[in-house]
Amino acid sequence: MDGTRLPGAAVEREDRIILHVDMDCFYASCERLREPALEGEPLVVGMGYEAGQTHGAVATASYEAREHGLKSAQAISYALERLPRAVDAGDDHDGPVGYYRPVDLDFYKQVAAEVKAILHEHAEVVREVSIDEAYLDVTDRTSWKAIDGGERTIAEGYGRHIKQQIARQVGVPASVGIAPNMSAAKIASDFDKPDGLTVVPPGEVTAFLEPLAVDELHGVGPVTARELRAMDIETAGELAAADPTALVTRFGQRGRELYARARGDDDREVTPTGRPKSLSRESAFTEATAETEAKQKKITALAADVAARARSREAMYRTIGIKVVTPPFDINTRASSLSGPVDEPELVERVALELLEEFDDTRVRKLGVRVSNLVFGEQDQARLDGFETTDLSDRSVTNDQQEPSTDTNIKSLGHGGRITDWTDDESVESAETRRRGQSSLGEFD
Ligand code: TTP
Ligand code: MG
Repeated sequence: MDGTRLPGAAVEREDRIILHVDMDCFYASCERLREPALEGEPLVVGMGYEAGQTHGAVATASYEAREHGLKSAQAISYALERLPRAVDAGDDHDGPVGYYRPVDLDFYKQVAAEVKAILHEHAEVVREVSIDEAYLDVTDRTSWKAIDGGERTIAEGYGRHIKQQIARQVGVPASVGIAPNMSAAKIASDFDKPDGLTVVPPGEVTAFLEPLAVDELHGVGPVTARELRAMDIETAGELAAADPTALVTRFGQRGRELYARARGDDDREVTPTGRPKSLSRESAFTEATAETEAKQKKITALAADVAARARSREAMYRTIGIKVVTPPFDINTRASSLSGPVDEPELVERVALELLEEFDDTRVRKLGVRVSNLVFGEQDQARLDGFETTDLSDRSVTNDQQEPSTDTNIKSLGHGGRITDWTDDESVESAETRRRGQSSLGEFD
């Protein structure tokens, strides 16, 4: 490296496609799975409603129960007042009644695992936020391209497809929001609950947020909302137009964040839950290109960026890989493994460029560089010392692709299809990878 280039400086960002899924009245929907007669009924899942019990709270209420003013975290005694238990209501009771069920977290976790498996099949990166909520980066699987005379985007079809897969395979309803960033996607999934699908294409984020009340913005609770109202700021649009200095004076650093969110600025990356298994960076070309020099330049910049991120996180890597996306959504990955973990930016660049040679004449839409098989912490520093005495040229570099019988490859293929996960798994290209990539192009109805 020449030492003058800023890592990542040459890596521009395309419009991402972030999908947020939040299951509808999740615990109640799970109860309906095993007790279909509860479908369409006011249903409360919670604790403390049995005779003789006095304390407890509502975990969730079905949308029918919400019409009677019930919601999560209310005292169960309040819920019983508004909506007496059907089993307790005498024949002379002519008001609305509700059905109550206890919380069975183990069962809900099983259902959630089935939902999450579907999500992982449909995205490169999935961030699971809670039992019933996740962010997906689906930039490589679909497109913002408009169809049907500009009325819809291909991404909308992809979102509908995911919802339908969950409904058909698991049997519970989900709401989905799709937007170019995480906070807008989250607001979008909440926008039309239950069974919602709200798509906010790039360029429409500010207009989408503008009329919303400030407390609908991520990170704005009742207290902040009250304080904002005291400043005459009621909507996200008013917050976006407010004086940022005044916001910082009032809320400190958070004020700057609130201002950015209201303007639809949020460049947080969707990172997988837990400690990363790999670090990667990718970048698209404005138009697909076969030009060797352009591709090499991008790979070099991406390699420097990824190596710098690994160093800043004190991570060493044993595997260096590239991702090559060819039009339309065909994902190819190649990786080489070293005999031990290293922290060597030049090696990341060299290996990535070598792996790229195979795609010399290929038209490429997007490129990525990844380091994986990460080792963190002090123990690794000791290992690094050991390596510093080793000549780089002595190190054996094996190409995963030429050794399809390595453990990682067997694991990936044995998974029954999850072989394209760029972030979590070692990936090898296969016919299935190609099919999966292409299947996300079409319309799903
Ligand atoms: P949420 O997604 O907040 O709520 P929900 O799925 O029931 O309803 P919505 O359609 O509005 O998304 O939370 C997911 C589950 O977490 C919920 O079903 C029950 C549980 N939960 C609690 O136990 N206590 C709480 O206070 C909240 C908010 C949720
Ligand atoms: Mg939910």
